[in-house]
Amino acid sequence: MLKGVIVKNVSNAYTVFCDNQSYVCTPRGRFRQVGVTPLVGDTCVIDEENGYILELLPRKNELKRPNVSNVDYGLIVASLKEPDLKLTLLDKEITSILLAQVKPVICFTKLDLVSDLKVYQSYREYYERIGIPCFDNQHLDDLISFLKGRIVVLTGQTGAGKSSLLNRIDPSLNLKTDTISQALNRGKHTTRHTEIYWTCGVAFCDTPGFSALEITGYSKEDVKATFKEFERYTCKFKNCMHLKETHCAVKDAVYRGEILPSRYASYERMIEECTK
Ligand SMILES: Nc1nc2c(ncn2[C@@H]2O[C@H](COP(=O)(O)OP(=O)(O)O)[C@@H](O)[C@H]2O)c(=O)[nH]1
Ligand SMILES: [Mg+2]
Ligand SMILES: [Zn+2]
Repeated sequence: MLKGVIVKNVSNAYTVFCDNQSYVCTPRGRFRQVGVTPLVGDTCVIDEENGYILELLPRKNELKRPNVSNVDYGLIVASLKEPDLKLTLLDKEITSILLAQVKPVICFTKLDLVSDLKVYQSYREYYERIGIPCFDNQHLDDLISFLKGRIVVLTGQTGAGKSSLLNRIDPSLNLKTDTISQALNRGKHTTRHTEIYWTCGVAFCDTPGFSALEITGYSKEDVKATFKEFERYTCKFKNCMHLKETHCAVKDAVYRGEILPSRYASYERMIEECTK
């Protein structure tokens, strides 16, 4: 028996890294009866002779989309074009990462496809101001020094440039990338599995990405707490949800231009979608 970390998952085959060696295993343990599926990032105990995962150790955190565990940062890869930057999706990714007790970081890509970067700059400054570190794929040294020693999962729309980003950081990874399909202006899902790559002192987890994101199982209060920039405003009602209430300091701040209108719109939408 050995203890290790799951670094790759292709359908039901899990690669487990233990003591500098990898073993391909299938799940066999009791955890299966309680409906727990092993995830990339999980620490586990394996039977290396027979290639079985016997036991999963408790998780520090679990991100649903992409479904990985025990990561320090969720690196949101957001392209300015092809596919176009969608602030509602970006905000949803941020909220979903924060709800999983993971720290969000943004890396913008495809700056070269936009002639005027002023609007982008103003968005980027806003996210930085509310405490989310922002980078771009033209200054990768800054990103790498920030992430050094951490476990990082790349998330973001298919075609945003996640695999390309890793290839730029380390060309020897030689990950498959593809031109985004023009017809749909949506990525083609080139990355089909989840895998951790160690390079430049960072454990990067590449994932297939997604085109839609649902936030389920959290309360309106939980979602509200992920909009930390709203907390500095004092509304008339202590439990103000910043929706239909009168004398709402958050809505006033949106009118004054202190809160990005798209942030507020994302908030309204996510609160509306809350089922719990
Ligand atoms: N012009 C431009 N294209 C990029 C950039 N980053 C990635 N791409 C292209 O975007 C496409 C999708 O990239 P890929 O890494 O497969 O995206 P993923 O689905 O997020 O892994 C590929 O054709 C890349 O060459 C960038 O910064 N600028
Ligand atoms: Mg990819
Ligand atoms: Zn309010």
